[in-house]
Amino acid sequence: MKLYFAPMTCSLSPHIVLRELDIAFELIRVDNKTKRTADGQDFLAINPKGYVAALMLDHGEVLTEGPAIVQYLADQVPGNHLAPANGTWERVRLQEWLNFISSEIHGGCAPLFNAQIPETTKAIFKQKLFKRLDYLAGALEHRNYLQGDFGLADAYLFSVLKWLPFFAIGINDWPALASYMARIETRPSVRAAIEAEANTGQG
Ligand SMILES: N[C@@H](CCC(=O)N[C@@H](CS)C(=O)NCC(=O)O)C(=O)O
Repeated sequence: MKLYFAPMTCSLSPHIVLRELDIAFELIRVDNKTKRTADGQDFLAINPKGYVAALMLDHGEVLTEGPAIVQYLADQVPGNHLAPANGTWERVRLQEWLNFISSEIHGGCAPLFNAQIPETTKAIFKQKLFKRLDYLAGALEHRNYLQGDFGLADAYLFSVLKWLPFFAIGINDWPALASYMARIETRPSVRAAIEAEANTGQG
């Protein structure tokens, strides 16, 4: 399979998951400005939505949307350590986390990337994001990971919390989040994914 990615974006989440699960894959960089891939293709022909992550399966179908991609990947490896089995209560809890991260954190950060939004308006979005970070810090106060052990939700949350410095938001204001990030950063899969993204060029 092929993972279409752009460095320092939400595609880091499925990238970490692929490495955690030891699934063979090809990493293909996308230039999000030109919508060209490093192997010379029109990315819009691969994912008409025009954004990463996109996962091309060996039979040619393309799966998009981070929460769907990571669950698909985990389900390819029976008994994997990243996701509770389908149909269980814990799996529903995982989906609750993935939705929260997608809409409240990932979606909450999106306007902060927009250069056309004035800083005064961004301050309003930041206040809302701070409430969500407060909630997360509370959830992680007495546990290392969102569902006990490292899992899909942590790969996703780590990937989007890495953006906070771009918005001059100091993670150290939430010590539980700072130690959570430091803990995940040491995982071999995470280090390998970050290094591979830095070294996989535009072709
Ligand atoms: N709903 C999508 C959003 C994906 C997304 O926001 N991708 C960003 C990077 S984090 C992107 O590629 N943006 C480029 C663009 O929209 O042109 C998902 O959850 O996978």
